[in-house]
Amino acid sequence: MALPLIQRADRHGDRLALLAPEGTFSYADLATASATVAGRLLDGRDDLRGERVCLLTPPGWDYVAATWGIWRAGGIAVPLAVSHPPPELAYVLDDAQPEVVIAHTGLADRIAEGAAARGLEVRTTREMLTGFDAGQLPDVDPGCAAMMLYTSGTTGRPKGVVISHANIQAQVESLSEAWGWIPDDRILLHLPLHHVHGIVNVLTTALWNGAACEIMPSFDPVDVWQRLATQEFSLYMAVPTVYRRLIESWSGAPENTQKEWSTGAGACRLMVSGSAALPVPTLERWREMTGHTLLERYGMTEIGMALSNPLEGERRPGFVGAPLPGVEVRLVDEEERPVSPGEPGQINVRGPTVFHEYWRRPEATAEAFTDSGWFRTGDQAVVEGGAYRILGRRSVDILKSGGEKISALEIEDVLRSHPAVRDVAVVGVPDPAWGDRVCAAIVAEPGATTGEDELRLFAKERLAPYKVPKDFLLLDDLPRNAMGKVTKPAVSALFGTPGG
Ligand code: MLC
Ligand code: AMP
Repeated sequence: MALPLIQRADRHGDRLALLAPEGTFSYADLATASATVAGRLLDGRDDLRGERVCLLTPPGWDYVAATWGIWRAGGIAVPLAVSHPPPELAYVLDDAQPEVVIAHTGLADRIAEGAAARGLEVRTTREMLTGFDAGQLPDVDPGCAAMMLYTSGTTGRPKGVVISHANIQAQVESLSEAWGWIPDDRILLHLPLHHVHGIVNVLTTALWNGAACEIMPSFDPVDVWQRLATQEFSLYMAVPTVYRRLIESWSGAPENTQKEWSTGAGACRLMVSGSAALPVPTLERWREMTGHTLLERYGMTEIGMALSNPLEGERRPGFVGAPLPGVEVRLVDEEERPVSPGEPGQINVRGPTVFHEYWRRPEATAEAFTDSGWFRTGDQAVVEGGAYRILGRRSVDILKSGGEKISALEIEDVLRSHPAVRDVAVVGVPDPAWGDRVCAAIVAEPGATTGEDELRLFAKERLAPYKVPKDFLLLDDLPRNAMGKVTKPAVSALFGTPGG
């Protein structure tokens, strides 16, 4: 039997599924195209049996058809970030060990060298989507792994979070129920498609429900406002940095344009914020502009969404609501005992939405779960008046900038490999636009000359753009405590707090 997502698509038939840069497509189109991709990947084999297929393609029709094709062939889709430079892409190729890479024609160059060095074939989406008799496709067990999303941690390089078809289904069903998805919904999507927010909350939940998803290849505030102004959309979801950008762009527009834009946003039935803390002033400004109280929810790559403000009823500013359907949440103290009501504790999550393993990292997986199967999120929260309030992360080395999770240690390792750098400390400085602003304090080797521009370029060639420090500070030494350990709060203070 086909996967439930595919069975449902067959039932949605001629309904509009996707509006993409490449055109508009129905569910039947998606079923046909994904079968073609699956047939080409299988090439006579009966099942990919969990082989990884890396996918480098901008958000759009090719992306969705290829992902569904990988799933239908029994493979694990590993979406690569289109903004990443070759060394970051090469890291994923080495870690995921795919059997093949599928790349959009316009991006194939970016990965060609890295793939060739590893003996990997790069097949273009154009070839994969070209008519082909798919033949018999395998019965893919919902318990099988569907995708791997890379996420930063406190130790080492990013880890592959392995998510099964059953995990995706549980996440999608939970959100469908909580947020009242219906087939007549239409959602605008510009979030990157290598994260759970864009892939599951927006794209897959829309397609599960027979709704329509309009994909913009990248975020531009004026484009978003113009699309919302058409009043064609019932849903919108984004990260706090995006809402702030939309507010700035609205504030700079002429009055009649502001009115049109506000009316357009007002036509949505629901607007959601997540992936980072939503500043209360952003929520309030958005409400004044559009009449919408943003629904803030909390999630994580490893668990999907866990906590959400209600669709109906009071959405409390600064709170992330209560556990979503089917998700168990608890708060625990340092000894992992549930805290007393009103006490802060670490968020633990359990249930069918939760992932099973970090790819080929049994130790990291074992450390992430308690004996009774609770996933340790590393986030602190408190329950007040029945709603959860996020207090921050336990580790100072995990940053969130514009909704992207970033490991300070990973950036430090890269900067330390520069010959002129003797020592480095990377910190997240609180910033109204980015959440955490990535900043680097550098101690140069004696006699070495280096400057901000050179270090920025060095980082840019090796790291995802959002990991490249926004500010550098050259110091004689890093602030340390009596034990000689670098004190990150003191480093952060050296950068000051950028104004609102
Ligand atoms: C881009 N830049 C960033 C950045 N994104 N810097 C810091 N943090 C970020 N997140 C860099 C650019 O490369 C550029 O560098 C400079 O900042 C200005 O770029 P821009 O054009 O203004 O940025 P833009 O491309 O518009 O991107 C901003 C953004 C994007 C906010 C739209 O980052 C975004 O879509 N974020 C969402 C990420 C997301 O989906 N997270 C969900 C994770 S899942 P230069 O050097 O070129 O000037 C998760 C679970 C859950 O968290 O709960 O959902
Ligand atoms: P990621 O690992 O990229 O999936 O990011 C997950 C992390 O984002 C969580 O562990 C939280 O730290 C953070 N996060 C997600 N949603 C929220 C929210 N609404 N408020 C505060 N932090 C959030």
